[in-house]
Amino acid sequence: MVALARSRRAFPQNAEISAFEADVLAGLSATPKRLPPKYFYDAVGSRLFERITLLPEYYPTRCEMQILREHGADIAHRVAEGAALVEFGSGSSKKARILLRALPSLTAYVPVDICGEMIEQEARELRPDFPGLNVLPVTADITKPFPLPPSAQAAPVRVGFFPGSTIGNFEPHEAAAFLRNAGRILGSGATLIVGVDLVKPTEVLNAAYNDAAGVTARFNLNLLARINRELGGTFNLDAFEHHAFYNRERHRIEMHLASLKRQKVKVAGETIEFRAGETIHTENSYKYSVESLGALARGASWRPAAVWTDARKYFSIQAFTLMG
Ligand code: AVI
Repeated sequence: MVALARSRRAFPQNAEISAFEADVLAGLSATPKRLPPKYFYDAVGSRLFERITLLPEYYPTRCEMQILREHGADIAHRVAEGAALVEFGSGSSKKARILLRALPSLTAYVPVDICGEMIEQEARELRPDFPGLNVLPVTADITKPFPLPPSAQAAPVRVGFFPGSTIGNFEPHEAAAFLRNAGRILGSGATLIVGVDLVKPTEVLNAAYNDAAGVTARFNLNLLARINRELGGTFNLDAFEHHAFYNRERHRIEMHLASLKRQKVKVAGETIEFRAGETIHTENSYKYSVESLGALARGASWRPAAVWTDARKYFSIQAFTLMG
């Protein structure tokens, strides 16, 4: 997916390596140090993320699947006859499958992801299960403008689907920019269905990002391992520690990698110095209320239309209609 791409490619191409190198060197030279979360998702990181979704503490994926199963028919009522369903950052299409079963009259399903190989493969697996459905994968960065296939453009209306609370990994201004871009791509009359994690007791949030089995810690530390693998980095993974905590003021989980000692690390020929306790900020995962996401969406020309949640109100699926 996109800027937050879950790329399963084992061998990145040269352009990707140089963007990676430039972003890593810029982030590690900044104060405070940071690394973009989109780089979590190499082949190893994507596998670790799949494991995170199965952890007992990590409730979002289970809650969202449950909402889709319980309210799929109701959600499908928001999708007009003959619509084209456009999934932003589709990854494995696992969640879309539940919706597709409830939507027999779609013109097309358009999974969009930056990892072309992955969505082409998913499309091949989807077609035999949905024989009448036109599956039209598009390789694109969902944070930028991109054209839809002609048959999706010709459909009477387009419906966007953005599950997984990936919107929470954007900074709020980036989330607003994403929503505006989605509105331009989907066009007039569009509906957007977004899966978003909700604010909840701090203990539940902290546990979800500090699992007992240490998978999230490995996912976070894999960023340093990836720098070692691809940029000739010399990070000693035992000299850094996973830190994740809920920042109540900013309504977000923050993930950091903390240096356990004063140390120097080489990356792409540059020397990076760390103080003991200094951290690299690797991810924010914003938690919204129905109202706060509604306000953000309104500011980006989307009118709140419906909300579905699980019984504990841990997670939500929210529908919006494009204004004007
Ligand atoms: C992909 N994204 C919605 C996950 C999240 O919860 O923010 C990424 C993640 N980071 C640590 N655990 C899961």
